[in-house]
Amino acid sequence: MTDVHPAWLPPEAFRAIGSRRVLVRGDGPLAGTVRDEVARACARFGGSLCDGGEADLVLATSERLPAPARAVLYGEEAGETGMPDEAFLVGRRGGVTVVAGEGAGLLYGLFHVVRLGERAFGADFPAERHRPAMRRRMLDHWDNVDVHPVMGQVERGYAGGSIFWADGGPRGDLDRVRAYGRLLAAAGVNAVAVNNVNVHATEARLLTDRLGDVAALAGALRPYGIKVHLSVTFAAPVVLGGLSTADPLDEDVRAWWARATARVYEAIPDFGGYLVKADSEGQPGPFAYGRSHADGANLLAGALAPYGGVVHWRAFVYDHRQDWRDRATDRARAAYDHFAPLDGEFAGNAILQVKHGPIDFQVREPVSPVIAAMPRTRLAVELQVTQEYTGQQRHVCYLAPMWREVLGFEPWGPGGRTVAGVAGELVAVSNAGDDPYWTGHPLAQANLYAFGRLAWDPGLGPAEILDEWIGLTFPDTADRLREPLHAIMDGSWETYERYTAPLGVGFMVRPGHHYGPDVDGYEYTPWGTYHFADRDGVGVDRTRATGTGCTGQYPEPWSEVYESAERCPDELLLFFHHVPYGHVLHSGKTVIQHIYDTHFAGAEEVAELRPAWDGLAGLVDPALHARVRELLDEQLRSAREWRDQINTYFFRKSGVPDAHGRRIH
Ligand code: BDP
Repeated sequence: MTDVHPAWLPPEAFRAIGSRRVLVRGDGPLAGTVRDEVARACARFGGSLCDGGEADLVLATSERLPAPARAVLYGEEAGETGMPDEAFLVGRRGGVTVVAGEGAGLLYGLFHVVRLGERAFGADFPAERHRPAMRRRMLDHWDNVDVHPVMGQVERGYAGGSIFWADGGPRGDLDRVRAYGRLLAAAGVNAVAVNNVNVHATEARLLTDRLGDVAALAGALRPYGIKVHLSVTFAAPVVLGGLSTADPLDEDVRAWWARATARVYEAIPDFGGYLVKADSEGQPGPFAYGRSHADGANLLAGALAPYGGVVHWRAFVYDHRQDWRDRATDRARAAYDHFAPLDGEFAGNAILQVKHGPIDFQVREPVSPVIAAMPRTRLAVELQVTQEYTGQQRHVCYLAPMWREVLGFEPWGPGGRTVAGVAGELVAVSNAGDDPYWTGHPLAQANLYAFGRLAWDPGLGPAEILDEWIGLTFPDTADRLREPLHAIMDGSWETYERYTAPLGVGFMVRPGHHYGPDVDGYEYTPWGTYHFADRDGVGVDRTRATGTGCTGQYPEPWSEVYESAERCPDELLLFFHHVPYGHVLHSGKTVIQHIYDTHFAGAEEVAELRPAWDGLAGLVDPALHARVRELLDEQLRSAREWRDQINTYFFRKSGVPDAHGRRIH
């Protein structure tokens, strides 16, 4: 496999390991991957794979751990059976030892040592135990096998074509798939859905006559501990099987899914399971048969259960053809209204996949109320790594701070359980494609990396993760890049928020492709995403008292906090309230002045990025430097466009001049 595509894990990232004597012991394909990685590094940096004796680094599964290495771990848990398969212990006394129950843990242990670099081989440290917080850490690819006439090959993809599919079939070059699997494994990802949740005709057939294509991908990803999942259409028994119905309670339908699933597991014994978008934005679902979404999910769960597979059933169900004049229909309510009453009805291998906010991956939303409402249902929280609403990988927008906030949110108030504690899984829509830098904007790689790391350990700080990414991606210049890259990226999400839709109101993007400002773009459409700005005020009244009642979907204390325009956090004010432009925020500013100030500030912050980046020429590859430079110019153009359109729009609506007399209209 080649390293032609720059990302984290260039060969230099392995220097510390590759210059040492390393002992690898373990059986099976994943231990084989570890051995290959080490061998490649040693061949490059002069170290050696040894077979006993004095090793600087031992990587072994517990039953193959040599006695002296066992002592390094001070007898702690090493060699115990029952260590979870992805967990590992690492310690150093003279030599470094990594021990894991299975090959997967060994692989994650290897990448842990890679991250530490020379630090791993410094002072002794006692054994530490590492295990993932989330059992499944999954990327969903919205990839089409065929190029879709409107959405292209990758729906909401900003990084070229699909990594998996090209020319209507699987890519011949599976090297790229393997390289992707390697990057994902180093970030901690262990599952990938290889096709779009909007399942079109060709993609539907991946479940049946094109199953071999999926098996090929599974084969390429397996050595990195990544399982393959497939998006399927709920109508499969009709469109593929020729049945007259897809009713989940119909015996023939059940039998069809059982047969189809048996064939899947014949071809891919470690297949992960199905992913379903049903009754949403035109996708078929159980509503057509008067059945519930629990009936629908359980149908597929039943077919998968004998093989240990799971179904990810998305909670993104809402009416996208609503009457925009009807203020009672609120898209933000929909997931809760559909799913909360079904708590307890889902099978044990059905996982409800919930977008992190109630609407749709906006730059700022409250946490979805579904997360606190379904204690008897397995939940996965879904993030959007692909930057559909956060600059489309033309803007620098490091999203880890947002995700960290979501995962650390306490739905039952301070001191209670967190979102990360409630969710067993983290899922995200991937931002990767066949672009040479994988993610279009080279700095957007940090989002892909951060997703995996937060799924492994939601307690990690965004800056700490960025540090890791810088160290792994630019091993030779990291020391000089750290400070300037933190300055560019740490606050980039908040900067993006400042120059786009204000105070949690969302959207205001150009319809269809969703790039750039169009304040009223969706205001008079059936999609359910409105801001209700008029001459007196702006925002969506979602209170129980006078609005759509969303606040009532939250437990205390948030229900009361969100209900009150005085207590509601500033950044969510317009999500929950319609307020006059003169409403005074906690910050002491009026809403209208906040809009003006943040939009000027956001655009000014973006103007500082280009000079900061120019100063890094020579510290990164020239082509990468040039790519980012061009994108920063586009970001500045776009940020100014946002600033001007939002400010002028609200000045014209409100008639309130800027307190600082800046030019707005
Ligand atoms: C929306 C995207 C659309 C996706 C949908 C989803 O605009 O392309 O199909 O989410 O999550 O944000 O299914």
